[in-house]
Amino acid sequence: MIPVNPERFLAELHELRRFGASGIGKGVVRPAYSEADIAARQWLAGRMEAAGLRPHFDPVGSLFGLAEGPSLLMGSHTDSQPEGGWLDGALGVMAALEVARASREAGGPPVSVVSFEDEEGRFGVTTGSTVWSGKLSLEVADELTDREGETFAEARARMAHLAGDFVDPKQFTGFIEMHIEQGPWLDQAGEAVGVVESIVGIRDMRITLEGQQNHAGTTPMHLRRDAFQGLAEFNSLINERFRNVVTPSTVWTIGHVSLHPDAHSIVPGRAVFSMQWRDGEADRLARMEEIIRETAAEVADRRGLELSYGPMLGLEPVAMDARLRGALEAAAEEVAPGNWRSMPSGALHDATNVAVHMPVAMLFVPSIDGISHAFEEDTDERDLVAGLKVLAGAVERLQS
Ligand code: HGY
Ligand code: MN
Ligand code: MN
Repeated sequence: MIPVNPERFLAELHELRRFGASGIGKGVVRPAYSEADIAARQWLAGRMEAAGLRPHFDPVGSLFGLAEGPSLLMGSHTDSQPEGGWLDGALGVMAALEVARASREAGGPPVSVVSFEDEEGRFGVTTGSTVWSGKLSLEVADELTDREGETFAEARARMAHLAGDFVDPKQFTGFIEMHIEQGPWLDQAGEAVGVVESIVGIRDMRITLEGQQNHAGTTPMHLRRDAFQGLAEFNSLINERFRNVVTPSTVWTIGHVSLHPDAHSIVPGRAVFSMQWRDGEADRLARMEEIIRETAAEVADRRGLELSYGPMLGLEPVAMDARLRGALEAAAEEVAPGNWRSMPSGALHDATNVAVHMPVAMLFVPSIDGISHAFEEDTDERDLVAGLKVLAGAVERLQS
């Protein structure tokens, strides 16, 4: 097996969480293009160089550590959610770097490493790898905005001095991403490893309802055009109407709501909210979209509200490559005999986009109490090391 160095891997993983440390548990605040994100990427570029890889930033800030000639690509992302865990994305990048370095030290197969930018979708949905996949042009991406209204173009300009061309995907033979599960199943079962079968599809958009801002004391209820009441009715209606369309693994979330002018004594004139839904079947995502649009129009009409939509972003469900999965399964059986499972991914990952260019596969390690996208996110270090060894074992098997 490629002689990975667990102490070195863990030490670097803890070093990475210094960038944007939240001071709460091991949590981080390292959104794409923030000072902490850019500093972390420059630190990572140095670690890649020290590991014998050629660091290269692409035009959107995704950072590659390139091996000579054809190589297996491994990695994930190092940007975080507005309140992020220390392992989401970071684990996959640092595990990839350790395997790439150990393989090179042992004269093993060449491995390149990547940290995609804006996987967490401050601007889009897995934005950096979506642009690299060609599914989203740089011109269109540049017009995307974050919650505060900053454009992708303005944000990525902060890394312009580091940026080179897009990396040619043809130099890579495949992509393997190690990630925390971010859900409860491995932790509940006490299993060490998950080998991913498929990644769900997603749809994500912003919806705006415009009514009439007015006095909260003098405006009778039946005369109001209250944007929040429209949102509230929309939400309860879709929950009802989804019932005969969804399965227990379908999810939908209104995670961001902004009311204008957001004051106790003013009837809100405007509600802007995110509408995101995920499922393993593309046609179920389409059916849910119909219900969302029909219901929004019906509520807007009944309440005299103006309805408008932002751009809808989406990724299709993706099956993992059988050969790469086979190597991960064999390595998992060697490292954690009988203590691993095959499973779907309810979270989105860059692997979905990389699949446009090459075969992909993913490996999960448990999340304690299934918590992620929160400062409390954590994984037992023995599980982190077991995952690292499975990754190394898979690389060895793919070489033969
Ligand atoms: O939302 C996701 O699934 C990913 O963690 N960004
Ligand atoms: Mn992630
Ligand atoms: Mn995430």
